[in-house]
Amino acid sequence: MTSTSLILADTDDGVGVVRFNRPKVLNALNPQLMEELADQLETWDADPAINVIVIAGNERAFAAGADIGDMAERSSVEMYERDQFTTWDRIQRIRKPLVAAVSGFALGGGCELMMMCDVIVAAENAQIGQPEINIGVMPGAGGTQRLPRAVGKARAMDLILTGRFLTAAEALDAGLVSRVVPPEHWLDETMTIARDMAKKGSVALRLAKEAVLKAYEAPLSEGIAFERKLFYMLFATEDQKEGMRAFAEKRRATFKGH
Ligand code: CO8
Repeated sequence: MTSTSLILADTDDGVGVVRFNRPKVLNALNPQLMEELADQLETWDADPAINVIVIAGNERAFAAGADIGDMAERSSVEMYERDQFTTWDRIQRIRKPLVAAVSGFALGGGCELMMMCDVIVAAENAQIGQPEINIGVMPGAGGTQRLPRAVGKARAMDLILTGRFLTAAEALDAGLVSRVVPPEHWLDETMTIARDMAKKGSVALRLAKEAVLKAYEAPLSEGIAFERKLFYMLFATEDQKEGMRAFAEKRRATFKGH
């Protein structure tokens, strides 16, 4: 495992795993950590040996939000000039599937980062919310837009205006997370899912992600037309031939990523 100070990065069987490493502040997300995260994700996005990326914290916290100490005394203009959201935009552009492994707190910016991931695995002890209202602000990294899309307006308003946390079970019920796993196995279970996903065709994985994300941006007819083009495009890959032949031959497909 190599340490680049605020994150830990490792690879395992086609999966890149990045873990936040600020345990004393519950993995509060400061600009340096976000920069290191974006750099690492872009490196793996360009690495043909990596098919899927897991983003994790530790048992106690995925991330308890943006670093409040870092922001507390800043002026509006300072916040504007810093333009911290460019790193968030870089993460949004990652094409490979991002899997969030969430144990403990995923709050504020932590919840917003979690929602930028494609598959979200939550431990039973997860506590998820947008508590910015309690510190005199509001979500600023996509929470007011992604949360209502994930859980609907009523629940999003409730969470954002009261600052209350959801349990993992409530988050699953609301459609905010993909799966809930026992707390003692939160990372193992996520890795099993990620390794299995990493064995699929890499082009199909990326195009499927792109098509699903299009559903948030485009009207239905445009999204369907986009999906269709990507579907046709996959017939230009060897992986499509291999996948369909393997099915006919009743064997497991071996995908090459092209
Ligand atoms: N930033 C900085 N430090 C933090 C943060 C944070 N977000 N969260 C926790 N810490 C620190 C605490 O200050 C404490 O440090 P110390 O030991 O030095 O006092 C340590 O982590 C442990 O925390 P607690 O003692 O408070 O632990 P508890 O178990 O009692 O409580 C909680 C855990 C409930 C998670 C509590 O720490 C808490 O409420 N944290 C803040 C949650 C929050 O408000 N998050 C939103 C932050 S704002 C935000 O995310 C905006 C995002 C949009 C912009 C992004 C880019 C600019």
